[in-house]
Amino acid sequence: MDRFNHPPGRMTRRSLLGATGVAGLALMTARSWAQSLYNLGLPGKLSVRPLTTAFPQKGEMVLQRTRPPLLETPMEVFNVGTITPNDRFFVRWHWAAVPEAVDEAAFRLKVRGHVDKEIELTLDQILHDFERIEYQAINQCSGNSRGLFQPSVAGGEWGNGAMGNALWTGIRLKDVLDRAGVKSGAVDVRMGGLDEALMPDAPKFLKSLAVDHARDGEVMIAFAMNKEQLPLLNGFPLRLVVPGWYSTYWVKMLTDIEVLDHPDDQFWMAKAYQIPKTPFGNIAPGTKDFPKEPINRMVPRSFVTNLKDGQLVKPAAPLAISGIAMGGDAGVAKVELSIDDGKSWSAASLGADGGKYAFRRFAGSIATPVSGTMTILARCTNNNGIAQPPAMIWNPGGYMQCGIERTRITVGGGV
Ligand SMILES: Nc1nc2c(c(=O)[nH]1)N[C@H]1C(S)=C(S)[C@@H](COP(=O)(O)O)O[C@H]1N2
Ligand SMILES: [Mo]
Repeated sequence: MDRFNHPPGRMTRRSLLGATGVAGLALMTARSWAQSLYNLGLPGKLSVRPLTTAFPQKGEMVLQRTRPPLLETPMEVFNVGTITPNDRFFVRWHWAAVPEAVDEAAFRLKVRGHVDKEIELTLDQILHDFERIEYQAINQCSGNSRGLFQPSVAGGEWGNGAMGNALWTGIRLKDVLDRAGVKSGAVDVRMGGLDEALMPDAPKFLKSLAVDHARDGEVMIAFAMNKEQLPLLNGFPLRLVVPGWYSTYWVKMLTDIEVLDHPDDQFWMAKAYQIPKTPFGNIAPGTKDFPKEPINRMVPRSFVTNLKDGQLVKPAAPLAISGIAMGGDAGVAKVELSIDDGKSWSAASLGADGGKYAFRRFAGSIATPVSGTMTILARCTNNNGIAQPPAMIWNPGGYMQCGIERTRITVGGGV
């Protein structure tokens, strides 16, 4: 499987079998999954989920749903570093018909539609015929933190763990489009994967990017994640990486690219994943009629990761606070901490810069009182000058949560 990381060379028969073997593990029939429980801290609702290790190529994950798999990353993982390990990286599929294995030799990436010539690329060609690019980028579900929406909204009730940062390696979508030759008049580029809807009338999962975005030279067809081939559940063998954009566009098991001479008006672009056309997609709960647009660029967020909400800490002592921040579609400019509900802020120090689309660590310290409780706020501002909004946002889809997080601590004796 290392060929996904190796300099160009020949594929070997052995690596084919090796990769397919891993992918072929019983995927959807995982039964004995409930081991211990994890509390996501969702307000006013069932907040506990089983932890599972039953999914192939995955370590301990929070089980949101078995089929199709929805696996959440436990928050502790984000306290370890800025790269999310592949075996702890969250998983989300819309439809249950996800292949349990991919035949690498038979696999083709097709480019068709409004192009000079339709092409079909083998994995070998993808791995060897194009210039490689590599960068860190955060993959975050549009519905990350939906379980924290108040009032609650319909949809998967994620805590904050439907996100992860990886080092992605692949080729430019632009270069692949150029090989087919995009005709003038192209409008959207639509991507499809190997997964299928179960019901014949259910819409296959397809997402589109505007042609200029698709050809910006940054959007990547990735074949490696943290220097290894993609885990099957994260889209083996190829996935789209759209840095700075929500992961609904990051089509997994990418096999079909269709250049359209008209705007993509199918379900997943025109009906699903719509946000209010307001700052941070925020509207007052209950608002019915509002202008909408497809979800797009990410916005800044930050999370204290070294303390749990409700944690007991030492009285009258310095308390270290650290966590991770993301800038969204621009780098992290600063992270600030507040212990007076946002009346005053002090700058945290920032860790190594992994690029504008990556997680960045922050650290600071406060003095705890002699007794009582304290609420710690963290606020990220990105290089476009956009800061997290002061309160949790709301919209009916449960998308784009980015409000300032609050971590309550209790100062206790005997700690
Ligand atoms: N083929 C395919 N790609 C897909 C999806 C899907 O259902 N099918 N879901 C999207 C959504 S909504 C998310 S959040 C991300 C999840 O990526 P991950 O499972 O690698 O974390 O995949 C995206 N790409
Ligand atoms: Mo998502």
